[in-house]
Amino acid sequence: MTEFSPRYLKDYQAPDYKISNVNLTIQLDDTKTIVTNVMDVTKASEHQRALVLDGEHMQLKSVMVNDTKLDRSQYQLSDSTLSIANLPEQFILTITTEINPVANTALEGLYKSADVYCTQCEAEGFRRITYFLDRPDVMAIYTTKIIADKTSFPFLLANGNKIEQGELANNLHFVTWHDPFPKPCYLFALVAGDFELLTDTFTTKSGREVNLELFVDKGNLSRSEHAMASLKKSMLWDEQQFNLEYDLDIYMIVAVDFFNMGAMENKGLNVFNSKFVLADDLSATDDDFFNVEAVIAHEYFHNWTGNRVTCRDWFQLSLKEGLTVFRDQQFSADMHSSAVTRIKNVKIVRAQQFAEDAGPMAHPIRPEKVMEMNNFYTLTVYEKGSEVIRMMHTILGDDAFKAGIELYFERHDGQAVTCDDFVAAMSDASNTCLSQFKYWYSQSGTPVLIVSDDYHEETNTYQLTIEQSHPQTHDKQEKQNLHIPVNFELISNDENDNQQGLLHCKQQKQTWTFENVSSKPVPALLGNFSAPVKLNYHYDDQALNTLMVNAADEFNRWDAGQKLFAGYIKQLINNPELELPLQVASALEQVLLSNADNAFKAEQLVLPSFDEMAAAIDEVNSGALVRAISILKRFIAQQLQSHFLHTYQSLCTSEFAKDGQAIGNRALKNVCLDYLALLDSANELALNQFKQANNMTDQLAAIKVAAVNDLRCFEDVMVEFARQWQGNTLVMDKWFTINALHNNENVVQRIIGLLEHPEFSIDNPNRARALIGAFAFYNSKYFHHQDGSGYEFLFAQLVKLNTINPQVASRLITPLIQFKSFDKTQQKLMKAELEKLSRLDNLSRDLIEKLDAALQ
Ligand code: B3K
Ligand code: ZN
Repeated sequence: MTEFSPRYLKDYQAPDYKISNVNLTIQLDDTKTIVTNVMDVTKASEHQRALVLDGEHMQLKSVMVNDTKLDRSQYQLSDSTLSIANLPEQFILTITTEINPVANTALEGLYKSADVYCTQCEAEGFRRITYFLDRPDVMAIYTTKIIADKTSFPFLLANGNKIEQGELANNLHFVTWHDPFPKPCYLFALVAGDFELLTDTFTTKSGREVNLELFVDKGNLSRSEHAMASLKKSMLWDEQQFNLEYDLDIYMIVAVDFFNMGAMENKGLNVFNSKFVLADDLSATDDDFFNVEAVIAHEYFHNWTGNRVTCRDWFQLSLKEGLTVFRDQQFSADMHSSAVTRIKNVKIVRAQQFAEDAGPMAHPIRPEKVMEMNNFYTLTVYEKGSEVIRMMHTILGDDAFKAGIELYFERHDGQAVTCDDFVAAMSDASNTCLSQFKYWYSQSGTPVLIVSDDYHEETNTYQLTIEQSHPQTHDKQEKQNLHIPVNFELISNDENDNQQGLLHCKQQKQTWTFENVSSKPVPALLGNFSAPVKLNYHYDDQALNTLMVNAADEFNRWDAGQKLFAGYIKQLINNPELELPLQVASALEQVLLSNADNAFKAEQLVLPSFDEMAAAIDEVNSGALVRAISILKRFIAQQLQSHFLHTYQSLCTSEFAKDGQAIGNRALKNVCLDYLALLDSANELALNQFKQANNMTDQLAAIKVAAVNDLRCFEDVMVEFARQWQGNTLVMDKWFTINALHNNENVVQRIIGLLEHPEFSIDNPNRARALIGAFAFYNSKYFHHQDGSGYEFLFAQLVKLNTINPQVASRLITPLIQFKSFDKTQQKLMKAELEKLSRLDNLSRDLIEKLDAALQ
């Protein structure tokens, strides 16, 4: 393998030079874009060190210091740096580079997405546009002049406000933008293209009018309204909740089809994956609508948490990401059912973040060692990062937490800071010691709480003992005891005896004694998932039933059901013949008959997923796990058939609506369908629903059950679906995904065939993820098939993606590197593919880092 060396948090040093102003002129061209970068540079202190600028994948045309052009002997050039020595205290540095946007399939830096030029600079893409100190603690004021052909690129956009525009010879035109807020270069953006434009305005609470502009491909205007409405909701929410107002006169969002992740919060000019902008009633599911709103909110919230206050270095990524995810989760919870929103968050943490912690890439939310920064936009930094912010919110309470946020902005507006600075503001504003809590930032791994209890009838006291255990992680880190907030409820026979509150677990083992408890209560712990930990306490079925019905916290009611199912799935893994007790089904019968809202009922009825289970057990035999889940599901389906059918039918309405109740109704209806699809009438039900559907949620649910149950109608509905939606990129992504989920032994052949489909292109990350990713992540049965064909297929795709788009390759390798969760036979097969990959000689840094960790 090629040698790349990691960087360490402990080696951080402030920059030697400051760049205060950046004046860019960018003349766009498909293969020869010319970038002239004029910078005001000063030494940060008195020293004689050279200026070492980052730069990759471009041609250096010229370097000028003040008015003198440097000759080749006056600077040094390597693959990734430009060094200039003997510089004065203060000078103007002019650098001209040439870049090739069309050749840029990595989609980092300046590239072309179909007919649109766009940029992606976070984390280290700006160094592919010009030579620069590409690090977030170098903040400058940017002026950007873009020049391009007027006919093909009528819209030329960059950060800040438009200050000049005009015509040039040869059908060219230019626009100049100025962003008055100093920013790190990762927030720089440029877009050029021809769009349809949706405009609106928002008046901030201090009375300033902000122009809102949403740019989409021609023909997509009618699908951009939900995104605009979401933006306005986000702006209002941030004012109401955190007193944070937008600061520029214009806020632009551009949707592009080729994008490595969800979206990017560039100052004043967000660039979005079109998947998180475009939505209409016919082509988008309820989940799509939810996600568009959440991602729009997330990027908007970054304007304060990320842009106004940014990260000192990339090890601090969770400073902005954990906090912003927490903010978008709170926003979504306020816009929708808060319990259901919370359940969705928790499932991701338990299924995917816990798996990351158990795998070779385990890292703290503030990593200490990084080879390729793009590898650290992880579930740990984002989702666990958000859980850490949430725990502070739980420990401090809403008022003190908000006071902490206020103090954080008062102290650090306009600065590039660390996670320590954030915690210090929280601690100072609330007068709370968070020194033990801070280990959450430096410690990897998922803690386990081992709980035992004792009831003393003679004294009416109840004792609860919680022990922290910290399983070893791949990084071999030494563990500390953490400050873990544990919400608890004690559910007694007599409702009046119920108690609830918050326990602060700080010691290795701690006991709490509760008085006046007249009978042995059932403890419900970690209400609302108050900490990202695993819980180890033996509940019997009766206790779980009690919690499902009587816990005050909705999350606890849901979680008790999940525990009940997980218990049986575990038993079924070892004993598929196990006779399941009727009360498993009757617990769900109660759910169906309860008067909870339908969205919540739907969550209660869904069994733990393959990933959630896999993260909770050691050395999984995937075949046995898939079978166990399906036995339990079939049992429930059979026992409750008439209830499911009745509920299903009662929810089949012809009217389409999009309010919370209608969404909940569809969710519950489709969960019923999912169970009914295991029984006799499956084919007819699915086919019928497919034909009748007047919205994407129902249509997709129908073809999905046809795929995952390999129903007779499967091929027909797939043909019909493709006929109906060809040309609609986002819906065709769904079609590719459904193909990948087919529960059929020929699925790998099917997918290989689809790689040649005229609408498939591995260069498009959404497409690659829709087909290849969906198979590897979600078709657990065939991806993990014991003949190894699933692993081999992924290997072959990773070989291609490694050169085309290393970031996408690095995402899709995830299910392979987590081989330690599986039994020895599977581990061997998975490792063999990883070893083959590691022998490639052109491996990207992204894959090398993961392969090194996995094969270590
Ligand atoms: N900050 C970007 C992610 C950039 C990822 C770079 N590989 C989107 C977000 O979290 O809002
Ligand atoms: Zn973010």
